[in-house]
Amino acid sequence: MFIFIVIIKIIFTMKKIVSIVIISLFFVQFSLAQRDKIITEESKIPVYQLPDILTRFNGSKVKSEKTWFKKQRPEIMGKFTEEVYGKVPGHLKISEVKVWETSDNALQGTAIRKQLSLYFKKGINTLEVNILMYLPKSATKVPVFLGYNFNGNHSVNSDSAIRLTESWVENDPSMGYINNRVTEQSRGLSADNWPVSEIIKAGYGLVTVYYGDIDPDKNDFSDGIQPFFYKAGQAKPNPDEWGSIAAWAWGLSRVMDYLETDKLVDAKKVAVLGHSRLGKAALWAGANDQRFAIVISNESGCGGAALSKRIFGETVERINTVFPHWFCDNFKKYNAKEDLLPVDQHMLLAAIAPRPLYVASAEGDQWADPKGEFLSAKYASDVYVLLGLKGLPVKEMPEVNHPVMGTIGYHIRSGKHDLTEYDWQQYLKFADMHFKKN
Ligand code: GTR
Repeated sequence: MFIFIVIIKIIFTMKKIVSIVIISLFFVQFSLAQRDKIITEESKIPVYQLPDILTRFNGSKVKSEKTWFKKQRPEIMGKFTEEVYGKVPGHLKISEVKVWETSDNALQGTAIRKQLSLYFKKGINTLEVNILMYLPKSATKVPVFLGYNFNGNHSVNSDSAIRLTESWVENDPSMGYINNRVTEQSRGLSADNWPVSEIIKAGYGLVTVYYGDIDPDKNDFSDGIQPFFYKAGQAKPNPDEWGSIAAWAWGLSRVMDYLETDKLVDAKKVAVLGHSRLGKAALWAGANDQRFAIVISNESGCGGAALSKRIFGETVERINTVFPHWFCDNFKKYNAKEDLLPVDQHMLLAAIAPRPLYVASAEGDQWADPKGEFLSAKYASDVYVLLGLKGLPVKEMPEVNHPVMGTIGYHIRSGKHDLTEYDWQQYLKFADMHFKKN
């Protein structure tokens, strides 16, 4: 009889355990499914509240230019550094510059081509950053666009003189990327993204670098620039230290260090530009480094120009899961908890003020949340207005292919996620507006 009671008790407890397990599994599945749902309709966006850009974290109001620059801006930048992108753990100067070649007979004799490497050295570590420049033949220093490329400098133009990148690339046999190295097959492959002749004709230079030279785009912190700063026994950045985006942004500033020494370039007129993940890097570089005179975000989306708290398209959780190395580890605290973020991306855009800023979206790129990118630029405008500038000249989102340009510019073009000639035409116009006004 006793044994019988024990058996019944065991079955009962087992059932309880099994049901608890089943119920919890159900809830885990349910919440994962909920969080995985990507919102692509405006009506599905939950109610959200954005931090007011002109209210300080202590609740007081920002009413003067002085309070913005001395208090609010540094506090905002502090939050982005600690919670989103991560801090750069030290300083490193260029150790050596090696100019490979300068030709004044490039692009059918219309341009100067210059190729050089920057070397960074610390302890046993060395990093080589290869720069490709095309400059108009001009008697004076020229304004330039500086932007990372995705596929190596040689992909930007079919010019056979461009050195092939020797850095790590993701394998892709369709592009001829084998054993993580490029081949001739990818020469000129991204030429559509880089209308060099048009840029030169408009009087600007193009300065470009393969982003993988700074930090290969993979979840591995044993390569790239991060290990230069590790303490003994450290294998990855601390939770408040830089992910890849902050590393790429750091690299843009180091290229700027070089440009300040190049007699062919007007370093006071450098427009930093980036597409997508590289747009996120361009924004973070532009916010940190006031030497960039214009900042351009091409479809930078989540963690770039788009508001995170709208949770439209790509979310914080999704980006931190698919690209765990892009942001600092602290950012993961906000996975599916965007409401807890002390900042949102309109505050990053505002940190660029008073310098001209351009935000571009594409209709076919809902993943990057065009409306969220527009609203971000619109709310950032409050700071430009505080500083006596025009900011964004419209309150409502403009029609597709109808760019608007004040101190902040914005367009949404037809087509997909890409950096196109149309985008460049607007950036050239915007640069003319701000660089050639005197
Ligand atoms: C996507 C990512 C975006 C954007 C894009 C890109 O997969 O979700 O945030 O950065 O890649 O860089 O092309």
